[in-house]
Amino acid sequence: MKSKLRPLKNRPAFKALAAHAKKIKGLHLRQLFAAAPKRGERMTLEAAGLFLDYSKNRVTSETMKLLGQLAVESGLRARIQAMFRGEKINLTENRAVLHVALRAPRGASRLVDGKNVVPEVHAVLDKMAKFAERIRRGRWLGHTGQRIRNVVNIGIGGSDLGPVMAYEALKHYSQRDLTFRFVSNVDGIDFVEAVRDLAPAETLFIVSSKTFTTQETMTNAESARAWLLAGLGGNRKAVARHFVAVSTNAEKVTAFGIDPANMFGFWDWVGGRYSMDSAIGLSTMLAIGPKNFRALLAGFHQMDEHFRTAPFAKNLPVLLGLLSVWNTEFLGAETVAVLPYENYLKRFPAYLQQLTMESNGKHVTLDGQAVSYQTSPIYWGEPGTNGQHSFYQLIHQGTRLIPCDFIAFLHALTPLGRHHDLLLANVFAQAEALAFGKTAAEVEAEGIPAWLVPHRVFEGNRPSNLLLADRLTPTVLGTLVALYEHVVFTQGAIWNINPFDQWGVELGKALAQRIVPELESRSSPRLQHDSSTNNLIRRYRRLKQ
Ligand code: G6Q
Repeated sequence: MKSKLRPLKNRPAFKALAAHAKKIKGLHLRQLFAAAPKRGERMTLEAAGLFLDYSKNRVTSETMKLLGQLAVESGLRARIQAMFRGEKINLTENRAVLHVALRAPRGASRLVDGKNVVPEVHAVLDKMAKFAERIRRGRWLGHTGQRIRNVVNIGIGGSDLGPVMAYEALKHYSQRDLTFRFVSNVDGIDFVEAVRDLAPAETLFIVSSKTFTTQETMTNAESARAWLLAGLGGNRKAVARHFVAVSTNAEKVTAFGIDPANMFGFWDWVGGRYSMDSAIGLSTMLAIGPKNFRALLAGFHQMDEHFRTAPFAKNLPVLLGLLSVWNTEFLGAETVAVLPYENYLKRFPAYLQQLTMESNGKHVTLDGQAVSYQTSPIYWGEPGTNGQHSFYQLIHQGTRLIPCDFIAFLHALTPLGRHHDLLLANVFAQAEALAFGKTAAEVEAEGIPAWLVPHRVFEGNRPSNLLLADRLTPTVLGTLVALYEHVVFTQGAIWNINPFDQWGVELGKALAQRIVPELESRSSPRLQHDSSTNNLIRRYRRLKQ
C-alpha cells in the first residue's frame, strides 16, 4: 500500500523542528519562564471540561507552531475525517475504526459501508439498560430463585482492562450491595480468588469476548461453568440464568449454553482496546446504572466533537499528541509517566498501557516501510502521592528524561478534612520541582556542606503536563479516556503507522498453542524448538508430577 505522505523525516516541518530543537537545546525551563512572565497562563487550554497546563514542557511558541505544521503536513485533518466517515483506515485488517459511533447521540449518523450504525448502537445500549435494571433491582433471579448479588466479568485485554479501570474509577457511583470481580489471567488463581467467598446461586458471569475463542477467557469461562454447576447440583439449565455474553460470535455463545437473548453484541469496527464504551462496558453499567453510563458516553462524545472540530492549536488531544512526539523524537524521552492524583484512577495507567502501546508499538509505516524514528513511548504510572515515596526519585534526579502527565481534580468525591488540599499541594509541588529544580547555589545558601551539595541539587528542566478537572464524574472519565484515544490517533498519524491492529500479539499465542499439547501429552513428545525451549519443556514435564 503506497501513501502520498512524505516519510516523516522528509517533511519540511520535521526538518525545521530538528533545527529548532538544536537551537533551543540549552534553554532551561527556568529561563523560558523568566523570559515570559505569563507563560504559565498562556500555555494552557480548556476544553470539554478539562484544563491542561502544558507550560512546563521544554517548548517555545515557535516549537508549538512547528508542531502544528507537522500535524498539517502529516495529513492529520484528513485522517480524522476519514475515521469519522467510517473509512477502512485499519488497512491491515481492512476495517473501519468507528469507536466514535459508540458514543454518538441517538439520532446522529455514522456510516459503515453506507449504513448508519448509530441505531444499532442504541438498540444494544437499550438492551443493556433493561438488563442492568433487572439485575440492579433484584428482578433477575438465579436458577434457585435468589437474586444476583455478585457480578464476575471474565475477559482479557480490551475485554478486561477498560471494565476494571471504569469500575474502580467510578466506584463512588456504584451500587454498593452488588459485588464486582474481574477475572482475566489464565493463571487459575485469578478465578479461584475471585469466587472464593461467592455463592454460586447469587453469582452472574459476564463472558466478555469479541471472538469468544480467546484461550484465557474460554478457559476461565469453562472453569466458571464447572464451579457454578458443582454449586447448584449440576443442572445445565442453570447456565442460562447465571451466564450472559458480550461478543460478536453468536454461534460460539450459544454452543457454550448461553441464551442468545442474553448476548450483547458489538461490531468488528470496534477494536478491543477501544471497546469499554460498547457492550464490553456491561459490568460498568451494572455497577453505575444506565444513567451514569450514558453520562460516561456523553463525556466521550464531547471529546470526540472537540477533536473533530477544534483547530489544532486549541485541540487538546492534538496538542498532547504533538508534545509526546516532541519529547520522544527531539528530547529522547523513552517513557511517559501517567500520575493520577486521584486514587479511584489507580487502574488508569494500566488501562492506558494497552491503549497506547498496543496501538502505537509498531515498527513499520502504513506502507510497510521500516520506520527510522521511535514510535510509542512506554507508558506507565501509579497514583500520587504513593509514587512520590517510590520511583519519583528517578524522575527528579535520575539520568533519564521522563515526561509526566499529572491528572488531578478540584474536588474530592468524598471530602475528608484537609486531605484534598494536601493532595493538590503535592501534585502542584511535584510539577514545580520537576520543572525548576534546585540549583547548587540555592542548596549552598541553605548552609548544606559542600560535599553534600551535588547530592542535593535538582537539575530541573523535566517536562510535565497537568490536567485538571472539576471532579471525577462518569462524564469526566469519558472525556479523559477519549482524550487519550485521540492522543494515540494523533501520534499514529504523525508516525504514519496503523494504531488499530496488533499483529505483535499473535506469534506468542500461536507458539503457546503448539506447546500446550507438548506439556500435556502422556508420551514424550518429539520437541522441535530451540535447545532452550526444548530444555524448559522437558524440565517442566519431568518435575511437574
Ligand atoms: C485489543 C486486543 C486484545 C483483545 C483481547 C481479547 O485491542 O484486540 O486485547 O481485546 O485479546 O479478545 P476477545 O475479546 O476476542 O476475547
